[in-house]
Amino acid sequence: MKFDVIVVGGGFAGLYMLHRARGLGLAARVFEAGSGVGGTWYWNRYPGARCDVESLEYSYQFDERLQQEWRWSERFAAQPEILRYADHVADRFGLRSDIQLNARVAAAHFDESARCWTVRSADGQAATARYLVMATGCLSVPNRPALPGLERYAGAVYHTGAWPHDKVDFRGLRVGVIGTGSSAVQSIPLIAAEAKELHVFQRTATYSVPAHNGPLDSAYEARVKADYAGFRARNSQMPNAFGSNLPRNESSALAATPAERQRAFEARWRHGGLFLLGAFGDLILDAQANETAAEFVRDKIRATVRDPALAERLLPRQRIGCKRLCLDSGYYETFNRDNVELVDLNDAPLEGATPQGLRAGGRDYALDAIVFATGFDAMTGALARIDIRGRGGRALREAWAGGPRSYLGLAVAGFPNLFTITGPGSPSVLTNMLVSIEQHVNWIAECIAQLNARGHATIEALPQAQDAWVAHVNAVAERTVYPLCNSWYLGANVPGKPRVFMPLLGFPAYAKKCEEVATAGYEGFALA
Ligand code: N01
Repeated sequence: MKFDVIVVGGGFAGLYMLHRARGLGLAARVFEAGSGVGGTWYWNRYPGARCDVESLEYSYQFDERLQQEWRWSERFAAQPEILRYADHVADRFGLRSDIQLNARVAAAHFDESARCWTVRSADGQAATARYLVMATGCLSVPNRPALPGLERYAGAVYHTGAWPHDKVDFRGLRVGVIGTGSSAVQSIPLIAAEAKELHVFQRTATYSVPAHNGPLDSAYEARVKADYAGFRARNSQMPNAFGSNLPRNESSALAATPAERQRAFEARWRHGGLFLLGAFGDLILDAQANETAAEFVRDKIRATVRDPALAERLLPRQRIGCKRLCLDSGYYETFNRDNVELVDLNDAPLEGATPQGLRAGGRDYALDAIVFATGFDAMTGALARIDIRGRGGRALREAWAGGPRSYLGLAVAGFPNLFTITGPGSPSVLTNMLVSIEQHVNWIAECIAQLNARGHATIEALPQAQDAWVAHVNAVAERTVYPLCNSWYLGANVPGKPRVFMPLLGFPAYAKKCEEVATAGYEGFALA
């Protein structure tokens, strides 16, 4: 099978890439490991899974009729609705005929003489294409820590990022959840409401802000839809590419009085959503300013959790926001329930599994089910699992052994005609992903169109441009609190992974840079 473009992954990035490639008259094929489209929303079916960016923003903007006609039911859409939306897009644009499902790509090798990529799936099928676009997602490889003895555990084992398609019934069961990141924060209240007992195994206490989710306000929807393009344009000027309704206040938290700070934090807490850290301009830049927001949330936890000793163990101590802020519906309140127990792994380290459950701090916890809410091998995991080989047969895994190196998060030196959608080194996970996906897909589509128009067969990032870009991404991060805690942004959640801050802060400047690079005839790239 021969194509112009092969796209790996049928999530939001892969779907739109296919649509754009077809629009250019290119023969394109998507290979998707799952048995349906939707990517992250196909796999993450755990109870409570929903988006933390508002529905009217977390949606495609490339087609005016689509964005006008689609109706979201809630302010923050839940996973089943987002998956229905992905399916709707696949049908509406007739994409399915070029999507091969149940096709996990195992290898992709660049042939220097033919100047094309050969892609092989795990079941041995092969296809070639001039361009290879990796739409493999930033959070698509579950991270399941090795727990000694797990193979002998007799109960059910789940990972939030690879949840069964049929509803899991926790009624009457004793359940253990490992982890307290976003997936845990969303699922814990629902599991607690159903299970007989819930034991939450916490290694790092988390900051969470109420979502205040509810039905989508139809008057607000009408206002947005009356000028959707204007709304999208304003959002694209926000640092995280969303939230223009409540932009960041650029003044300093340290210059404000305690009463002013309290008012500002309280207003954003009441608004709901990921806006708290926009209360002041220096919250992610200055440790002292950051502490004012951190203490505000700690006070909320103290006020919510009735048992002061339990509240104390739920207080996060790291900088707020340097691990991704969580959004919840009743997370801290759940710990007031009689059937919920917090196991602080700092006092009682997790020793492993037994045939009956988990053992921590010398105590055995009898469990009918264990839920790993332990996150993902983020940003590089999916790429590293494919045997990608560029010039001279060099493996991407090897090129990235010390951490990902890329130009603009879009291309890698030594790997011609390979594009990574929302790759490391681009704003990606620090933004509304749908906006970043569309920006990347548009850039890649335009780039391929230009190469074809000018008769070029290959494009390849120059090593010096890549080095300068990696240094830039790091320098931007170093000015913030982001590198100060053990987050998945740094790869710190996966044992042995190099500690490198992978996403780039600041969407508007990044998008402008990408445009300038293209306008300047793909500056920093070699065209041949
Ligand atoms: O994963 P996480 P997630 N022993 O990595 C703990 C997006 N998302 O799936 O902090 C014990 O954040 C780990 O502890 P620690 C969103 O971008 C979005 O929850 O490493 N515990 C942590 O508590 C999010 O950030 C949405 O000390 C272990 C937890 O497991 C990203 O996905 C919803 C452990 C993992 O938290 C990932 O979120 C869900 C071990 N060996 C996800 N290893 C929304 O849109 C890990 N942990 C709302």
